[in-house]
Amino acid sequence: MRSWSAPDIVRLPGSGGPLRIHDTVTGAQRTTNPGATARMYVCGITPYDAAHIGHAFTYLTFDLVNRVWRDAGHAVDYVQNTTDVDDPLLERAQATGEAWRDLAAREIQVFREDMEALRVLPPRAYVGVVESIGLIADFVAKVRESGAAYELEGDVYFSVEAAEHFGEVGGMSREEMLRLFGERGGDPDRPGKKDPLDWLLWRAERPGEPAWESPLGRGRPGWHVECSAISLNELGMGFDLNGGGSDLVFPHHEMGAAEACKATGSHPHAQNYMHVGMVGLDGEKMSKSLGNLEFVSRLREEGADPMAVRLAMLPHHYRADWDWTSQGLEEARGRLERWRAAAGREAGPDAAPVLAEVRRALADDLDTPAALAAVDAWAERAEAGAGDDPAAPALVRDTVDTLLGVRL
Ligand code: 5CA
Ligand code: ZN
Repeated sequence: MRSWSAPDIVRLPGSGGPLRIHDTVTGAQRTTNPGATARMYVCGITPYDAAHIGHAFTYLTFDLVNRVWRDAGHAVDYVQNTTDVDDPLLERAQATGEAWRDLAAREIQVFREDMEALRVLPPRAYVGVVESIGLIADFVAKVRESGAAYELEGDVYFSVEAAEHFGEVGGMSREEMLRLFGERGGDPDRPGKKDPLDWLLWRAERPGEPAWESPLGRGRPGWHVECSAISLNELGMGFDLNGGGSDLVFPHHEMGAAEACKATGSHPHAQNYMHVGMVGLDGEKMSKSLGNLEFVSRLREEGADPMAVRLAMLPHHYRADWDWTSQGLEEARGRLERWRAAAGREAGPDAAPVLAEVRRALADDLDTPAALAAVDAWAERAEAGAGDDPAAPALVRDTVDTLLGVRL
């Protein structure tokens, strides 16, 4: 489906170094080592509601990866899905009486506008499930041919005992996996499964639910197969980075990797896995049932400068859980004003060290607090009247724009 439009990117003088990240699989820092083109897949929204700040924080994080890789001289082939048919979407549509396709189309459009406002670089391919049913069904058929699937009352399940590398993404105990599977959309208690952790690949048609013809019978895909099938179709096996929020480590990325390995007979699904901390609101995890959500679109409607919204997320390291607060947004407004004033001056202190420090900080597992500190220090000196380099304000503007995505 249609992606969104790209913000202008200014090429900076010189180039940045290789990106080091915390890899979920090894639990250690690793230097990413993409070829000329870095291949990245990030799990997109389920469009039954507008994107909240937690979603935005996840896409901001991978936007920084995208920017750092580009600055290091790589092209980036970025793919994102959107779960435009799944249980939560159908349930919401049922509850409000809206057609599920209309609900999805509307929220996806709001999401595109949010991403454009936040200056998030668009994926090369933005792929919906509905438009991918054929390739997902073919993918499930491949998993079945590998011998890793079985049928239960017309549904198709993945048999966890067939997966050689199962558990490697999250490194969790079976007990923890069972708990999370139950909490996050799984069905550990369904009678008739060979193992409680076996998961649904293809759901046979149920009355009142959408369904499509396929070699597996009429039905619709389970959740995890959409991302393994779409990522393989767009990027191939062994792509450079698979990402999403930390709530996707298990079961989503674990089960997706197992499927991809079985369907292709190769390993690993992705070279690196990166997961983003959960954002809450005023002390509670943002959740639809609690109703404590802050939406990007609502902030925009209220007239918040999207660059202040972006800047309110950047002081938080991507792996930390944190809370969105209105005070954080106020602080970001102040910082944006200070940066704009300093970068609007006719001259300032030499900015080459600022560029070097922002590059160094971001390449070091996206150390955004250190990157902001470097710009803060320059802005403070400029506002105090230090330095007389007429090229400095423009270089700071370009650095902040290209690497942090904040237009001053
Ligand atoms: N459609 C699936 C992925 S295939 C899904 O998880 N959709 S979602 O709308 O629930 O979340 C979209 C993305 O935002 C996912 O990468 C998810 O991990 C991330 N995310 C969800 N909630 C938060 C949160 N509170 N903080 C940070 N990231 C979040
Ligand atoms: Zn996904």
